[in-house]
Amino acid sequence: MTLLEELKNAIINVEPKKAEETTHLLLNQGVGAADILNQALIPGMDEVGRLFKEGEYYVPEVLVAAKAMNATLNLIEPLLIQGDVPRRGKIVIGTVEGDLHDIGKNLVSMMWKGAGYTIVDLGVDVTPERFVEAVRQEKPDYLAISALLTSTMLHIPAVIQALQAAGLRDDVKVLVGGAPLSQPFANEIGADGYAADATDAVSLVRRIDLEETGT
Ligand code: B1M
Repeated sequence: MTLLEELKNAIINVEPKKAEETTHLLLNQGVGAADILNQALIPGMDEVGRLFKEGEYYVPEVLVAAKAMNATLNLIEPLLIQGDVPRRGKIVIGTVEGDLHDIGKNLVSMMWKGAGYTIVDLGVDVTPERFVEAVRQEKPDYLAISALLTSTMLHIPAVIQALQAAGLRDDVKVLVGGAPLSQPFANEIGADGYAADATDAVSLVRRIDLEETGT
């Protein structure tokens, strides 16, 4: 079994210590962050999701697997944000009210940091009022909202409405993402952009920056 397979299995078998040790070994061998993410962490977490859906795993197992994944992401973060990239705009990000999923949000944040953006992370279960307050205080170029549940994605329009009510809607581009979302949903709620994954999220802000400022 390769080390990448061992890491994937450590996530699936809910072994945080093994996951961290294996990641250290992979990094020492010079394996790239993209391979660690795409060949081990994301497929591992997908399998955990499948086991959960089929009733083989319960919330506690999924929670420990998520802790293992977040700890491992922290180890590879320096690789994702290394290099001499130009400083770019500011992005406020948070997971929408009622939703506690943060792995995807953290990954998207890391990739944006790697592309030169300053990130203000509001965490999970963020109310519309908190999003509005952060936009008022931080004056970001983008507000990114993550949702992982079909129920909580329906709370995103309330954030956009709260921005409108506060007179801040035209000051910030609203971007949305998360597994149950789609481009048609983003269009329907009046968001300025949708990204399917972390790589797409980087392309999205670079495309909007280019359209808006030419840089
Ligand atoms: Co939850 N959960 N969970 N869970 N969980 C899902 C999402 C689920 C699909 C599992 C399943 O049934 N197969 C299901 C949702 C079903 C639905 O609504 N359609 C589900 C459920 C039901 C629940 C609970 C209700 C379970 C319960 O209590 N009975 C509960 C809800 C709690 C709450 O939020 N209020 C719950 C709880 C949890 C844990 C707390 C145990 C844990 C989260 C811990 C944490 O995040 N710290 C958890 C986990 C880990 C999962 C799964 C297994 C993995 C999610 C994940 O991290 N994926 C998930 C099943 C699955 O996805 N296969 C599941 C890896 C991550 C890299 O991908 O998050 O999709 P993802 O992020 C991607 C893209 O979506 C996108 O880019 C990211 C990187 O590529 N993206 C953005 C995300 N945010 C973006 C923002 C952007 C752009 C792109 O801004 C522009």
